[in-house]
Amino acid sequence: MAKNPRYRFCVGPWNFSEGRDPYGPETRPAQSFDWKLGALKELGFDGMMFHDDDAVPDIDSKSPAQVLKEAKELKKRLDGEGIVAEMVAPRLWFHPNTIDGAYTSNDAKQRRYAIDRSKQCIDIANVLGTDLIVLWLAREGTYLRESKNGRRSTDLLVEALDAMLAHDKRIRLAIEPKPNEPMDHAYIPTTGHALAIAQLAMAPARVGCLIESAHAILAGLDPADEIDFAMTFGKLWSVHLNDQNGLKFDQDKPFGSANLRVAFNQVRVLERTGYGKNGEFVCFDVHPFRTTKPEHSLKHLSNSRETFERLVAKARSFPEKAAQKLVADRNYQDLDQLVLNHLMGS
Ligand code: XLS
Ligand code: MG
Repeated sequence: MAKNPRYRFCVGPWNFSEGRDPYGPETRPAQSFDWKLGALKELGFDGMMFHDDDAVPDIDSKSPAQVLKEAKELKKRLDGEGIVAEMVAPRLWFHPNTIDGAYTSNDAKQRRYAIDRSKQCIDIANVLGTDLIVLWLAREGTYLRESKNGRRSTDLLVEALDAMLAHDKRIRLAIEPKPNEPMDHAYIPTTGHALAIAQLAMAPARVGCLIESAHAILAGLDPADEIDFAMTFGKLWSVHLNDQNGLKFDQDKPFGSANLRVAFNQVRVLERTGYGKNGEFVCFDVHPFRTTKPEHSLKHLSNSRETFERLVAKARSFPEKAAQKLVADRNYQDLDQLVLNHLMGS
């Protein structure tokens, strides 16, 4: 496949997963971080995305000085491999202090922990040379709405955003919306919610979003529309392309695996809106199937990228003139078939 100079590609250490699911243990041996970094380079990816505790394991057990020391060591390794750190995301869904949410916990001490950990995440990002912090608000939600007050939760989220924006005047915050899981209902479930709450922050221009295909689908929305909407505001700073087969647990399927046309439309919009021209990465937040053998455990990454690049070619060779003629004639039946025929290769 011709390398597309327009796009830089990225995955996270968690995308080299071992197959554990809520109903069964790992099916593949765990690999070291160095193995994953080598595999990512081998696959021709340009960047790696990190949770804070991917960058500095056991982060809560370490002093701030030790955390920065290990972040510096990681930066040296990344530089040695020519791999860019795309973003750092605080993992605010494991620690007992995030049991009832992080920024929106009903416990002030837990909210304090979440904000302090987020500030440390910004310090790690600075060391790794990225100005992008991704906030997937995993536990900012409820199992029952009566346990929290939506208005107060919104205020608490703005307070957390402002604390991070004040901590570092350059950092950008990309909210990664998701409507549920692990929560019954999450706050900030869609791109619209993310861009709306950005306007309440002290520096709205530094609060944008990251769109994940599966998360938009779980909200019953079309990922391509979400991308178009965010690009209208100039606030789409990363994408997690993957796929999702209906409303169930977050599947993180390989890109295009469930719905090729939905994948095609995402690529067509990324192309049309110029995503990537300012260095934004295309990340594949995908996992191998639990049945995948160790010797095939990188295929979901190379397959997702192959699908992406083939869909870029399909977007660029799309018969636009013929399509516009059918649109002008409001002949959407034939437009539908024209798209399908194009994707099927006739
Ligand atoms: C989980 C999210 C997660 C974020 C990074 O559903 O997609 O992978 O992207 O914390
Ligand atoms: Mg994601």
